[in-house]
Amino acid sequence: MSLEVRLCGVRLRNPTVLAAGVLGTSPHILKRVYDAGAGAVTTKSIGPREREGHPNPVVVEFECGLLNAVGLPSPPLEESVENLRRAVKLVKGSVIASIYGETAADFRHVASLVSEAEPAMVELNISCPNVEGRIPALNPAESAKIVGAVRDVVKQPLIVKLSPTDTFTIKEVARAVVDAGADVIAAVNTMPAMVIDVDFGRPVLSNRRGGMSGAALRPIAVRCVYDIYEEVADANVPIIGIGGVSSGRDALEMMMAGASAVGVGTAVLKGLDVFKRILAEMEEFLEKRCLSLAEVVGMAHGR
Ligand code: RRO
Repeated sequence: MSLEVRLCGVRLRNPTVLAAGVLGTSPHILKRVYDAGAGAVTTKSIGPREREGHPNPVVVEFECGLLNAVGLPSPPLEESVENLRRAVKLVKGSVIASIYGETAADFRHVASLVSEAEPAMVELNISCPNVEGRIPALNPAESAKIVGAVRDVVKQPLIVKLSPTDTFTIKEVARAVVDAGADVIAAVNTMPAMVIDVDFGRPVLSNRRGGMSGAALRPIAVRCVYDIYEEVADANVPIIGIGGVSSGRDALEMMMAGASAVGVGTAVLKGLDVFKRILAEMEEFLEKRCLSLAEVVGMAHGR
């Protein structure tokens, strides 16, 4: 059975996508993840200037997920772009370049260099919870400004990654970025959260706050994808659903909410076999019910 999907003309051999930030730090690791079965792989977000990231501890596990505050570590931009070029050559499938910046001008600068390295798509990370200032994705006007700033320098389909945190509703942010030129929406980034070590009476992460991912994020992400689908399905904007997916049923749930492809992040840290397992489970489910993948997308919206 074919599990191939197309996102704005870009062919993915299957709908699973390595989510940004997880193992996306080197060309060889991206290749390993693709060879393990992912339909596409996303880089760790590429920033405008060298940045150390936060001191340890940057990750903490809890009962139903993970919190991270890695803090957007970045090599110098030229080095990141060179790594991206090498990844595009090495990986025999789609590489998505994730980028971030502090200002719209930063985003434009990074986007123009990254686009020249010929990734299959470019993803704007406007939703990292571990930034010093405000998260742009929490505001439709700020989000649209960034999309508008990069639109004419990005040749590839443009993905915009949104936040699960609602200040405005996620529908308003989705509408704003689509009107500003986004081709695809990725939903969602991690959820701002905190874990406190009760023995020490202090937050575990050096940054105190972090982004929550894993199983606890899944129902939130499913709701976000469902809402975004209601808002943008008519405009034919595909959604990459991301948040706590670790099985075929999780992936199908995300697609039934309206996702055309499904990001896998935290689950990858338990082993790269997750992609093949998800795909086998999806295939078994679809075959049993004589359904195609396309029929599943948005299914939960039926009455
Ligand atoms: O580097 C990070 O701390 C980070 C980023 Br850029 C992001 O987009 N999401 C996240 O949970 N962590």
